[in-house]
Amino acid sequence: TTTRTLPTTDDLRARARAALKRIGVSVPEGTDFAARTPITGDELFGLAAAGPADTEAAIAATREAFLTWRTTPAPRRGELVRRLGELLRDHKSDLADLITIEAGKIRSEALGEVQEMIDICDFAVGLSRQLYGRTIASERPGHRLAETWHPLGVVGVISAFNFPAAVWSWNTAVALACGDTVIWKPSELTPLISLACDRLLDQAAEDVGVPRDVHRLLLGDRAIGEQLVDDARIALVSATGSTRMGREVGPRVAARFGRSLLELGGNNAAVVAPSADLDLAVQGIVFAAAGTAGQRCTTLRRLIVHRDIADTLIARLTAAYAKLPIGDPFDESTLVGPLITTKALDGMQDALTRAQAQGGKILAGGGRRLADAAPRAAYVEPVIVRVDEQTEVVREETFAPVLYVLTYDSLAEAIALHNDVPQGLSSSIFTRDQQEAELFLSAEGSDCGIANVNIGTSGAEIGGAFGGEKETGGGRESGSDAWRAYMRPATNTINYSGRLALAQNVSFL
Ligand code: UN1
Repeated sequence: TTTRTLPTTDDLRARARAALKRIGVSVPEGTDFAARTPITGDELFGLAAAGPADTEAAIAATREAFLTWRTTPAPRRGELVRRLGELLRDHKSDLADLITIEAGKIRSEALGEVQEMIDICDFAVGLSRQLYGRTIASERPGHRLAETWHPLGVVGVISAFNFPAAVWSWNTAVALACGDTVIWKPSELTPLISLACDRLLDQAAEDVGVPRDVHRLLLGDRAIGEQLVDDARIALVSATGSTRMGREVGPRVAARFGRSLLELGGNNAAVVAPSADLDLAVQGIVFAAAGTAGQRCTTLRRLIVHRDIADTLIARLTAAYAKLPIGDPFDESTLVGPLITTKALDGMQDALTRAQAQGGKILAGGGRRLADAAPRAAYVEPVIVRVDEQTEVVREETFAPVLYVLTYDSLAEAIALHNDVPQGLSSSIFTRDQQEAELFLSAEGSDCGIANVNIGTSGAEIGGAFGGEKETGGGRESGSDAWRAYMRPATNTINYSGRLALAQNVSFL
């Protein structure tokens, strides 16, 4: 099913302007690049980009601001993040509008992304009173060992179009609580939501009396990112995007001994065991594979199904796929909005051509929708492809709703298939067998940073650490103790004995 008509670009432009106005953004209009919407594929308005001098000024200003921010007590720093969370609540609907207009997310998912920002602000406020270090038993009498966590410096955040606001908030809320200052270089595809977030943080800083230079936004192309990557004043580069991008960023930051936190590609799989509750599995799989039009880094891309239930499960999935409402993401009945660009559509079609050449058979979907109504937009039917083995294309991340289905006979075989891809972000198993579930979660089970039972691969809560292994880059963001990446630990030895004693029984003098 296709939802009826699309809004016009004029409607969307007016809606974006109204949301920006209510948030208080003054749009830096210009001719360097354009804000656009994947709903029609058209441009909304021209924008000015930051140049090398702007980037230099932002680095200098945030570095300067860091020198006082690091000495501001952490619970006071938390007040800034609390105010940001309040403003995000006040503007939830407008922020969701901008996310839908620029990233094409359906209303419920766009609101969910703003909720995720509110949640991480709450988390970071609590964290601002919990930046705990340890005390350690010293081997020497009259000595104490302690570990102290200090602010790190300026954090450069490079984010992607698909979570244009939440990923910024994970990094920024936690970094600010940790005493760092932040420079944000968002995707060129989502400048408006970035301006809105930046404006609200500015407002929060003004409201609580914090210098505005604790954060800066830089709109523009990859040259800005490169300048951040190469500048020694950027203590941590937190970058979300493709593995290709991470391969460039990681070594360049390492070459100057900077730190990087990489959130790169996923090729997430779910194992469906014979004991699985299939009603629950079908719902979980369809959301994880087709939701967000397959454009989450946690999207389910591979299904590894036990041979005995494969036909039944595939029949249920193809029936569900046939009914997915595709179209205008503002229409409350739509479940699948547009792909971000027609280039993404080309990438999907190329993957399908290669999958078929490599022996795959399309079982559902794959067609383009609304091509007449919106030739510059990219609406597609989420697709299911049956494959006999993990060929080259199956081992790649195609950022579109393509689900490859494989079968297995033994759980050991399923886990081997599961782990036999270069990426390691998210994973899940659908089973009612506790032994199988525990094995999947164990050291010899899933090799991913996220491993779930009876829930899909996407849609993680902020309370856990988010990130993955292998070509996913190894970084952890968001909850748990991911904050440690944003601080530097110092080990302190304190001698209160009045005598000098050397460790390891060394004698000298
Ligand atoms: C991403 O796709 O870059 O777990 C982040 C999820 C979301 C975050 C996804 N909470 O799907």
